[in-house]
Amino acid sequence: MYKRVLTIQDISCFGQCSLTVALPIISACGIETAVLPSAVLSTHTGGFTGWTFRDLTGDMLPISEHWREAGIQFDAFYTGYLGSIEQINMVQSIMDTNGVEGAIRVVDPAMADNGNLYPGFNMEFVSAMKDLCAEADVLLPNMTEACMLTETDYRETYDREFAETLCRKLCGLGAKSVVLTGVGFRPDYTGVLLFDGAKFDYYEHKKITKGFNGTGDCYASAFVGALLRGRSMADSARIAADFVLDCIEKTYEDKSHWYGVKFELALPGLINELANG
Ligand code: PXL
Repeated sequence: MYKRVLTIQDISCFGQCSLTVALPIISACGIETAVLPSAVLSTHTGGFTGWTFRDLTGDMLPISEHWREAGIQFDAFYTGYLGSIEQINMVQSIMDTNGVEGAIRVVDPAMADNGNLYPGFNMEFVSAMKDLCAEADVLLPNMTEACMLTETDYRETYDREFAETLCRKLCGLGAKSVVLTGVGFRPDYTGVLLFDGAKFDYYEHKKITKGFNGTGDCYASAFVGALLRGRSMADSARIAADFVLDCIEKTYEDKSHWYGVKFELALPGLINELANG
């Protein structure tokens, strides 16, 4: 069946993150992708200074209301970077009113990385984000976000029990399943830890360098694309991890390309992977 997803996050006009990666990646997966931009920024906030920020909070409900009147409904929602607590609340109501019965909710609490909140966010925002996470069918945090959402001190090194406890606590917030990204238990390796509320699954792969902006968005987008193409959670988690690794491999030697990954070069591989199965 031809699936339709709505992704809600900002447009960072330059920088290869949020909507400028979600739209092409999910579309390449063969999924109809509608967008609800939460804000327009000249660049993302990771490494640039002086970016512009146009808040689109006031447009979000009228847009969703128009869709409702026009009978437009979504099979799935994928939320990413949101600019304010007010927007978090709006997204909750949009997911309640604009989806088909049982529409899948994928929530990436895009707000922090490497132990720190992104510029402009505070603990009040984190607290509001917990409410959105509670409604997720699939919650896609990185280690930093998982720690913040569960009020756990962030650590660079940890064991499997630490990561599993984070997943259990995230499901305790209400999320049905968790795909925890950037989970590494030994040097030079990282991976994804899955928890469906009952059992764990871990997919490990090599780690090239750390800290490319937008890789979380590439991951979530490929995951959503694969999931809506009917792949299992575990398969989608693996496909998305392999895709992001390929994106980084195709980027990291080019020192001038520090702001994001050249995901475009990895799209043929992703399309191919989805075609074979
Ligand atoms: O990739 C996450 C993201 C999305 N949107 C904006 C960002 C970031 C990360 O820095 O700054 C505006």
